[in-house]
Amino acid sequence: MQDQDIISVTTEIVGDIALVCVDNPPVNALSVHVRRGIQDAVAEINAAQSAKVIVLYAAGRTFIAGADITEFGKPPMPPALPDLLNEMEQSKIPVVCVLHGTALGGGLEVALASHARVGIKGLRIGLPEVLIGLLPGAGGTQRVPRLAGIPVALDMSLSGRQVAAKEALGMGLLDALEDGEPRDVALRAGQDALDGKIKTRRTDLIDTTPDDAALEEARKMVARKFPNLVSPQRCIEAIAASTGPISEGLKIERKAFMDCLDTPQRAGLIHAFFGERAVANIPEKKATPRDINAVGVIGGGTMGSGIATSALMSGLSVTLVEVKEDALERGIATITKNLEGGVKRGKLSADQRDQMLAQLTGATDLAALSDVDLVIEAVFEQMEIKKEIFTKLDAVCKKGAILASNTSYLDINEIAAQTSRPEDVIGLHFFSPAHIMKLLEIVVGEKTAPEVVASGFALAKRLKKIGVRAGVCDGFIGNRILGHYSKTASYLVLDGATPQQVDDALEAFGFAMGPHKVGDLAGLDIGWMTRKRKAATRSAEERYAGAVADRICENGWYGRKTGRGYYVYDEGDMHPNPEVAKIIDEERAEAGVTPRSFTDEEIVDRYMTAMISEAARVVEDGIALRPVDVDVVFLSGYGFPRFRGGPLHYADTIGAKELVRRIETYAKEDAHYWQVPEILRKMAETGKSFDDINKGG
Ligand code: 3H9
Repeated sequence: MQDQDIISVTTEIVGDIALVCVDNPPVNALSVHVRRGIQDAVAEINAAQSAKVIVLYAAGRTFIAGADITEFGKPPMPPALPDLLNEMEQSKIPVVCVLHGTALGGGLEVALASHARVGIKGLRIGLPEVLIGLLPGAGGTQRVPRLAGIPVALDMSLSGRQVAAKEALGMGLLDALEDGEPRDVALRAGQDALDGKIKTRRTDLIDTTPDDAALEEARKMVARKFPNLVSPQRCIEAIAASTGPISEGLKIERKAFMDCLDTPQRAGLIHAFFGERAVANIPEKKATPRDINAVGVIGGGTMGSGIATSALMSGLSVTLVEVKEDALERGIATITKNLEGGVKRGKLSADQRDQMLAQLTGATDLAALSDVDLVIEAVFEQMEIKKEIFTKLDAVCKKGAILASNTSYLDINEIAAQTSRPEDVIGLHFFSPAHIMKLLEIVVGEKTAPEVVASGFALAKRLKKIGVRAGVCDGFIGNRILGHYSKTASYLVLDGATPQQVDDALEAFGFAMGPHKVGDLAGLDIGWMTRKRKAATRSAEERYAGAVADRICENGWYGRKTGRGYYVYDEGDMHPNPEVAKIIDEERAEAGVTPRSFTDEEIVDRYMTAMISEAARVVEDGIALRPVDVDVVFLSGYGFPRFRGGPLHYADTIGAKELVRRIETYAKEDAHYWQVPEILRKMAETGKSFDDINKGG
């Protein structure tokens, strides 16, 4: 059957009321058959005069969640949503819309073009198009200003936030708020419209109140906050046009929407949207997760406390274990502070915080973990300490308990081998601050049982995080790739760029912070310790990347926490550290390097090519299940610019052939560092993309 022949809209006549129901699971997206179905229903009811009011509602868990995103980039299939909604607005028989669940994007636009809107309690409405590189393209930028004013239109469409039903009622975007099942509410709403209790009117006949000050403020905010994004600017342009005739405003909106549809940003953001869902597709997805209610966290440092906070915030009970009483107290104080932060940010009420704290117990003995369902060990990154802990856990924990390590790079198989139950052992790699960062790498050992993997994914969901499956290797997906490409930033500096130039170029590319600023923020001593630890295993052929950073650390400059690193931090002011320039000169002289200049483009090309090379190897080695898993790791854990879709989506925009050419060119300077991954060479030969691999090719 062709898409357009699917029947997803039905009409039921009850007295003078025509109930038109949209049923297109899972989220009632406005696929071509839904658009046709609504168009036909409204036209037929008008032609036959079979009712005095039409009530449009939806079946299932939500009203319409928007346009069908999977149709973007495909040839257009009529009717286009804007045309359908203009027609519907002209309907002689008034249309009342009944909304439940989430009415988003095109879904909300259907409601705005109706003649009255009734929300069902629990409803949230929003215009999230900007989050996928678009703007409301079916009248949202014209009809929200007419119903609720320009400031509301700017706020909703530039933030993409979901507005609760009560707020929407206050804004004038809903006419009434009811309780009940969608069909029952639809029948009542139809009767209320017939009785005049709900007033019906055409939105296009309302005038927008001009507000130049709000528009100007929004332009400034967008220039400051989203300098790289196209769609927010175009969205303001369309909203500004809402004070003129609606036919003109709709034309401006349509042009802006179509232009945005064509941008790589839209493709990148939609890749990110689907990617975040695709990573849940794992070989173990049919396994039944184990029940997890009580969690033990070992280690009360920043990481352990963050993990404990995250678990408490999801309604789990937590036992925090530290070796000494004072360390335990510090851990509990950090958790309390984290939760307090949630209250300050309006994420939690004081009552909720208290309930969560009541679920927290402290202990200084691992025996306290005898009854928990899951233990997450978050102590120092030393294999010997971890082995000792897992031996004890094996003795103490109940049968069926999941034993997890939060290690960022150590071998999970080696840790698991310490126990008599390696099938229960898994890596759960959180990112700091663990109660805020979205990423959870779920590291699967050779013997990890499928239901333990499934439990890791169920836990990620419960913690409102994105779980990504990773195989065992030094650094798993994210830190392994980071360990490779971060050297490029150092090589660029050794060869002639300044740290600031490297940072500026990568920030202009879209990273929130360049790598030297990130180093200063995280603490340069962390990398220093790692370099010392790995010194013995470094290959003689490897060009040493840490010379400058080592010298900075030898001065006791560890970045922000000491007031100095690559930059000097002085009461809110930040400027390059002049001493670092001297160190760089000395290191270049020592290595016999004649500095040369790099353009910003060269900096970005080298940095991204290094990242893509190692990311490709991670896919080749099966450490990541698919290229999209690498993308999601970088988007949710490493501040990769979302509008670029992730390193391997970005790689597809360059093409494997060009990437191979670049690596071979760079290899003339350093053949050890720049090696073409086999997978990339094959892709260059066959014309295959990473997206083809995502699709199973
Ligand atoms: C738009 O409307 C443009 C218009 O202004 C103009 C047009 C001319 N299309 O998230 P979930 C899939 S732009 C197709 O796991 P939840 C999703 O991939 C659109 N598919 O559920 C998943 O598939 P799978 C503006 C969609 O309960 C399944 O549905 N609207 C769409 O956690 C379940 O999704 C948006 O941007 C879609 N629009 O959250 C809203 N939406 O099961 C985007 C979802 O195969 N959607 N799917 O993995 C959302 O924010 C969330 O999905 C929602 C439900 C809150 C609705």
